Amino acid sequence: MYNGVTVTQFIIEEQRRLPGATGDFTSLLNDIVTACKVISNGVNKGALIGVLGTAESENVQGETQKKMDIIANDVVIKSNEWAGHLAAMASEEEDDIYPIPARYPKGKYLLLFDPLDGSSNIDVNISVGTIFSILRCPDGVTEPTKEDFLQPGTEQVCAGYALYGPSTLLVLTTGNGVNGFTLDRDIGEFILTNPNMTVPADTREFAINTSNQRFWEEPVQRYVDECLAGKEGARGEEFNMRWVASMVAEVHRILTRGGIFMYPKDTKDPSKAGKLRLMYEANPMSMIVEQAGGASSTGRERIMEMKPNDIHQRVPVILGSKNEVERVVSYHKD
Ligand code: AHM
Ligand code: MG
Repeated sequence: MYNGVTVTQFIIEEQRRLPGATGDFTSLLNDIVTACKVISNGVNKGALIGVLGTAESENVQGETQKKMDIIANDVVIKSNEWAGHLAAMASEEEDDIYPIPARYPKGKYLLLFDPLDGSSNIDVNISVGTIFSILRCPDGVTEPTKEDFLQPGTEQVCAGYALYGPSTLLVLTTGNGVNGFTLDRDIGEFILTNPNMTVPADTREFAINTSNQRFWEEPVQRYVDECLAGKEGARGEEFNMRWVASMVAEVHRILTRGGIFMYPKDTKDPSKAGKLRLMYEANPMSMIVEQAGGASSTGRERIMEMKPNDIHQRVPVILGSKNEVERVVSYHKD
């Protein structure tokens, strides 16, 4: 019989090393973990409980919502609003920030999340995930506004994702490396299965939606052309390609065996700087990838150093194995 380290034990032991830790953060993470278990259960049961398919609504980004987008959003909010650890939340599925209702105590953290990333995949039974980022509420602020959320990614206290795939996984960083946990459904606990995850510096695997190729900028065109040219091209090596259309699954693959993921700037819709959202997709994934020894950039700047201007701001994303990301960045400089 195994007796593994649960995510709660892991977090408590990690927090004990920090002077002045009150246990607040551990409790907050526990509530997030509970939300991920509930979402995992819904995603897993799927058609049996009628949660697949499209809802009759759009989110603030003008995207049609899936039923499970709305359910997952409610689950994260309900699991996290009551305990007194948060001052407010922001979600991909909420137009504005979500203040903690007056009937509950308020806390010192801000939670940002994408409740169900890659949800276009839900109806075809391909992996989806939840992404989250935790910031500190600025000192003295008890009624946070949007502006209080607009902190660069370097200020994140914690970033993580849950991946609802063949197994349900939770991957976390609090700025001290990256650790992965697998949900054991029989006992209802996430157990440490992937300690100290690292992204190999080199890779021969890239991920990009090539249907957008004609809209990309020159540096990305050049990088992908060189990958596709294989042994006969400038790189002198064969490359492999993947595109799941679920960022959580792509980042998890990169944490497992290396690779580069790109959703770059394109000219498809000039009003958008990219597809992915800075505050609850790009920043948390960048923190995880950097903490695992990888790199993350827009092509022109480090994502985590960007000064955000909106909670739903979009950014170009190029992340993964360090040497490949640096190569794409160098092509932007050329
Ligand atoms: P979502 O948050 O609406 O699900 O969109 C984000 C997802 C990412 O997980 C994925 O990398 C990307 O959108 C896929 O986009 P596309 O369908 O253009 O390939
Ligand atoms: Mg998303």
